[in-house]
Parts: sequence; C-alpha cells; structure tokens
Amino acid sequence: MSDHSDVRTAATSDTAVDFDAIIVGAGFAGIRTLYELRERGLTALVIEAASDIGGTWFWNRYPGARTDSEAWVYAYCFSKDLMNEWNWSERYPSQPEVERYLRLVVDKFDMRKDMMLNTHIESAVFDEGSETWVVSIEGGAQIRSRFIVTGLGHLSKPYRPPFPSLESFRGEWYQTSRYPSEGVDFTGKRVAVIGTGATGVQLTPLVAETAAHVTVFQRTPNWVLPARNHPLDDAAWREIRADYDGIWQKVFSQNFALPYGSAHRVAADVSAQEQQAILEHGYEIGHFQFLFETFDDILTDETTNELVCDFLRSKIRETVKDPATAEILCPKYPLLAKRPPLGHFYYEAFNRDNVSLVDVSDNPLVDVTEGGLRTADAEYEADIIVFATGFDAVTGAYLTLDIVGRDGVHLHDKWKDGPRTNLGEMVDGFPNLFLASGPHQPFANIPAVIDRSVRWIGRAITQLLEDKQTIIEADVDAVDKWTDLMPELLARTIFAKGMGVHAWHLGSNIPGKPVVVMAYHGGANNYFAALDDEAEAGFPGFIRR
Ligand code: N01
Repeated sequence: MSDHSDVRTAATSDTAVDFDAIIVGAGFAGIRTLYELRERGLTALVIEAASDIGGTWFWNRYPGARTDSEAWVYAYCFSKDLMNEWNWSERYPSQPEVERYLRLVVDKFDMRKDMMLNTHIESAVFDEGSETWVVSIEGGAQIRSRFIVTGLGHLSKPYRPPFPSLESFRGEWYQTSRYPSEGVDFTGKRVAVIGTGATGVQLTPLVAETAAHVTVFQRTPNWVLPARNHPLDDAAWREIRADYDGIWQKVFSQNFALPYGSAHRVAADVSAQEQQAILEHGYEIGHFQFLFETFDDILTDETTNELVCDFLRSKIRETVKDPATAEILCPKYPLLAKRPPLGHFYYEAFNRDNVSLVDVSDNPLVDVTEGGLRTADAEYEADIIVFATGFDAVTGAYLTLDIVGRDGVHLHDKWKDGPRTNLGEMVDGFPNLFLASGPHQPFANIPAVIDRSVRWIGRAITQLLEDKQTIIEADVDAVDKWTDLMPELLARTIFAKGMGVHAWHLGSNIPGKPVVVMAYHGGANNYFAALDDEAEAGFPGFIRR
C-alpha cells in the first residue's frame, strides 16, 4: 500500500483532482470497483477505515461465520484467470477463507498501492465551483476527485441495544460484527447469546462446544433452513468449471442471483402426498435451493407459504427433543418475511444439556447487570455476553458518513424519511456520486449484485467521458419513480410481512428508524435488465452535461 503522503491539507485552495475517483470501502464492492475503474483507464483511490481489506469479512470474524451462498458464486466473475485459480474448499466457506480470497484478489491485481487503510472519512462534500468531490479524512487532510463511489455494504453499521448499565457488567462482552481477531475463549464459561438471526444461528452451536453453558435469548424465532455444507473436492471443481460461464448466466437470470432454476410447478399442481415428498426432497438438498426448486409460489402465495411453514415446523419439532423448546423455536409468521438463516446443526444444539433458550418476545431484556442480564422479572447470570444483534442495515453506513451534495444538502437530511435513488445507483442533487452497493438494489446474492452495479457505474462513466461531459446526476422525476416502485414491488411478495417482525431490510429492527422499503424486490434478474436497458438507452433517467 502506498502511504499517500501527498494528500493535501484542508487549507489548500488547489482544485485540481488527485484521482479520477475515490472509492469508499475495501470490501467486495470497493475491490470490484477499483478493478472496473482501472480497466476503464481511470485513476482511483480506495479509502478504508479498517486496518485491512475485506469489509464485512474483515469485521465479522465470530465463530461459525461463513457464507450463506454457494462459494463458487459468492465470488468475482470479472476474471477468468481468477475463476480458474481459486478453489474454495467448502460449499459455504468460512470467514478466514473468504478473507484469504479477497486478499489474493487484491494482491493478484496489485491493488494495495491504490488503497489507503486505517483511514476514517469525516465528510465528502461536492464543491460546486470546481464540480469535484472533496473528501476530508480524520486528521485534516483532503483528497479531491471527480467521482466518488461508495462500497459501504448493506450490513456494516453494527446495532447493539442501548442497555444503560453495560459498563457495570463484570464479565466480558463482545459484538459479533466487531469481533476480536485473537478470538474469545469460551471454555468453561456461562455465555449469554442475544440474537437469533443468521449470525446467532451460525455462532451458537460452536460456542456450545466449549462453554459451560449457553443461554440463547430469542425475541423472534427464525426459519432456519439446513445448510448441508460439504467439502469441494477436485471432482466438484471439474464439474463447476465445465460450465462456469453457464453457472454465472443462471445467476444473472435468477430472482435472487443464485445459480438455481425454478421448480416449474406451484404447490396446487400436485397432490398433498406429492407436496410432502417434494418438500422432503428439497429439505435434504437444503440451502435456499429448498425455497426455489420446490414450489414457484412460496414467495407470492400465502397458502403455499403456510404449507411450507407447516412442513418446516414439523422438522423443528422432529429435531428438537424438548417440546417446549421446539415450540418457542417455531416461527408463527410466514417464511421469507425475514431473511431465513442457514443452520449448521442449529436446532440440534438445543438438544445439548448445556444450551437453553429464553423467549424474550413478551418479556424483553431491559438491561445488563453486574452479573448478567435481566428482563423485568428475571435475572440471568453470565460470564460472557455476545451481542449478535444485527445492523442498522442498508442506509445506516450512508447516514453516518457526512455526504453533502449540491446547495449544501446533507444526504442524511435528504434521506431522513428513507432513501431516494434512481436505480439504486445515484441520488438527485449528488452529482457524480455512485452507490456501488446501496439502497434500492436487490435483496439477493450480494457479490453478483455488486458486479452488475459496478459494471453499470463503469459504463456510465465511460459514456460521460466519451461524450466529453463532466457531470452525471439522477433526474429527480426518475428518482421519484424508482423510489415509488419499491413499495409496489414489495407488496407483491411475502417480504412485505417483514413489517411486523423486525426485518432489517425494512429498517424495522432498529427502534426509531423509519420503516421503509430499502431494497428492490422485483427480482435481481429484472434489476440487471433495468440497468442494461438504462445504459443501452443512453441513460435517460440521468442528467448529463
Ligand atoms: O442480524 P439480524 P444478523 N433483545 O438482524 C435480535 C447477513 N448475514 O447479524 O428478530 C433481544 O438478522 C433480533 O431479534 P428480532 C444476512 O443477510 C449473512 O444475525 O429483531 N434480541 C435478531 O434475532 C442476515 O440476514 C451471513 O426480534 C434482540 C438478532 O438480534 C444479516 O446479515 C452471516 C434485541 C439480529 O438478527 C443480519 O444477520 C450472518 C434485543 N433488544 C449474517 N435487539 C452469511 O452467511 C436485536 N435482537 C454471509
């Protein structure tokens, strides 16, 4: 990494740009963006707050952290060389392996020289006089660029419930999304795990292996699907590589950007007996494949959804030996109202003598005590508390960074009632600011969405430069149209039921956050088509000059 000691001080009046683009964040999106912009002949600098690259895969190093998408498509597809070089070892690789992969990418393409790590951005301000962005970093230095691209991640701003007495806790406490790199020794400890989302579900069985006791505090049960992880041997890789391009084509044609086909049937097409046989077979295959290759109407038809919910409840009751615990683990809301986690023997963990479940749905945790946690009428002792309590998702990271557009408008004011974008790529009044990964993009396999989003950004910039123009900005009418489309699309799916169950994709997991539709629910494939259409039509939803 270069030290970039040439960045100017705040006092400078020089308006020449230091780089064509500044990229915020060195996670999946930032790395992909750097590759794209360099390929298009632009100079770019990636600025990252953490001490190394990886984004979410840098911070979330808790036990059990691994991908929930199949490895071979939770990856980059921009380089054949890279695709041929890297063999993931498992269907769902663990955090250290994903981190190693991202490091390989960065080193292979010699990216560190264009990265500034350990650097906290305080603000990014559009200077109307010079039509450049001025990024101020901690310590007073400023860097100026023509374009700015944010790779902030949907799940990067941690959320922890504001328990007023946390500092009085005599034990240790950790947040999964800021987990210590040296790890935590749970041996012989009484551990309290708060949260049963994808993170808590991955973490709990592993912590239970060494802890004296694990108490899991559950507010809302989740529909945990079996992951069915397995190693990937040479034969598996030969099969993947025999048609890797075909696999990616499938990804870009699928609703959730996953390499699946469809079931070609709805539940009502077959008898009750066949329905159960199909669900049993799908459950054995596991993963989200269960959702897409059993019946095509799970996401849109309430009767089919309830049929599948009944099936999954029967699996929970079959797996968890204590009937009272099984009942607490059974969700009473539709499948897909919240993003379902994948379990690696999660339900089985509750059969261990050293794991217990506390239902805090009606009797919430109110505070931490010196010796543990408490609800209104009970106390629970713990030596270690693990907060697996999720994120101020999608917009959280954007609103923390002070981004100031035309006329001194702050993005956090513009978005105070929820995000407004055109195509999830740009915001009116914020010229030359691109969102590589941001609101109003699909709720889908993230690296694939990033790939298409960044490709679109590259095309938009190239077009601008070819047309000898300097400014591109979202058209306000197009922004209104795209933003209004979000609730319409959501309403056609079961995801809409997430309003009542603290779903992060609607912001309803954060007290006081506006509950709005933060993602595009019209299918990732349709979103990719919309991006292509916009580019091919010459970017009509954007003002250029
Ligand atoms: O966060 P979450 P997460 N008292 O918001 C609970 C991705 N991901 O980090 O449901 C008690 O899902 C909260 O309860 P409730 C994936 O997209 C991917 O687990 O709000 N409990 C919930 O149980 C995922 O969807 C991977 O009622 C409280 C939990 O904390 C997303 O990240 C791995 C509470 C938070 O669950 C977020 O998952 C992990 C309180 N006061 C995550 N406050 C991969 O595999 C909150 N909770 C790649």
